[in-house]
Amino acid sequence: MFIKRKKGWELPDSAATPEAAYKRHSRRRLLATGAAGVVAIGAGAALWMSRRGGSVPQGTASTTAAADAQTAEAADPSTSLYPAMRNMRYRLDREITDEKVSTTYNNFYEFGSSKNIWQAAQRLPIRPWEIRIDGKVEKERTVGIDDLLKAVSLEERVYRHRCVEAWAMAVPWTGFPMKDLVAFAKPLSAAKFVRMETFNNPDVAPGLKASWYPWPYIEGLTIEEATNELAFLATGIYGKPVVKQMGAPLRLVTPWKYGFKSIKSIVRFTFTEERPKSFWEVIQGSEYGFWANVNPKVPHPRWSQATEELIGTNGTRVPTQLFNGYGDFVAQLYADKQSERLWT
Ligand SMILES: Nc1nc2c(c(=O)[nH]1)N[C@H]1C(S)=C(S)[C@@H](COP(=O)(O)O)O[C@H]1N2
Ligand SMILES: [Mo]
Repeated sequence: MFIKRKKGWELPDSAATPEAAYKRHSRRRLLATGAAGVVAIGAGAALWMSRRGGSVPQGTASTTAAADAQTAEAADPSTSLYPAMRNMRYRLDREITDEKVSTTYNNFYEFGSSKNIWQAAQRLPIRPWEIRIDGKVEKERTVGIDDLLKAVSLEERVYRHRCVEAWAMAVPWTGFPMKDLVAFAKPLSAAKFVRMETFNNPDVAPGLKASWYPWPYIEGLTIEEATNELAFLATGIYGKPVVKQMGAPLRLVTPWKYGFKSIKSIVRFTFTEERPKSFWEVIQGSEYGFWANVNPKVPHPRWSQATEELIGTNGTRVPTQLFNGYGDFVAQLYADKQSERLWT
């Protein structure tokens, strides 16, 4: 299950990235990959490099890059794992959101309730980062993020993201399918749900001092949802380790659900028999339900869900799609749950 292998659908990520979005990073990445001198990213990187002429640039530039890479490597030992190969099974119907836009317009209430928290989030230490796996599993345990990264195979996926506030983006995540985490955890058959929890250190994130919120941030999925092929645990974005404001070093991505389900900076996975109550559900259960699947026909009390604004496009709005356009992958999960409140 955890053997690293190249899959048939894998292509170099350059093959599918709009050149404009890609160019900005490619030189830096090439330098970083070469300077690190490690071939940990395997065949993908070799192919990716050979496509670009293969050799590591020489001279002053590479010396600086080597120093940069060393600094980056010390702060985050996973740096050399990126970029990973893009999985071409998942396709976009829109442009990738500009990196500057998506990484400076965020929801991360631990750092404040505005969209402008990216600077505050830089205080989050992401190493060491321990992840607790407990509850109904064969053996409860704690695993460091870099050990977890060794146990899985990274790939890139471009996904749409739809916040219940009716804004949307499309970003290239790097990470691994959540079903690999579930396999790694070895849940018992009694486990019906996965409950996830974000770090809770008020010295690092001032929002955590706001006592009217039910911290820590909690989210949950059924085991069927968590093992659906779309459910993804992101460790990277735009071909680099994921930035702190977007949930470093481990963040859930469930593109068919409203964005609040995509819990950031996860420190704990608990396998349970009972349905967990999520952060927003505790705050206002009438507005934020457990399932929270995207549906343009079911308005939230404060936001129509019919259309969405693509951030970074001067207010362009597009129609919202059922399951955010991912119905082919996930609609069957809910076929026997029509009596439940599946939307918002
Ligand atoms: N821990 C935590 N996770 C979180 C949130 C949060 O406030 N705290 N906000 C959620 C919401 S409402 C959205 S829309 C997405 C936003 O992700 P982005 O900032 O990477 O675009 O993160 C989700 N995950
Ligand atoms: Mo959101």
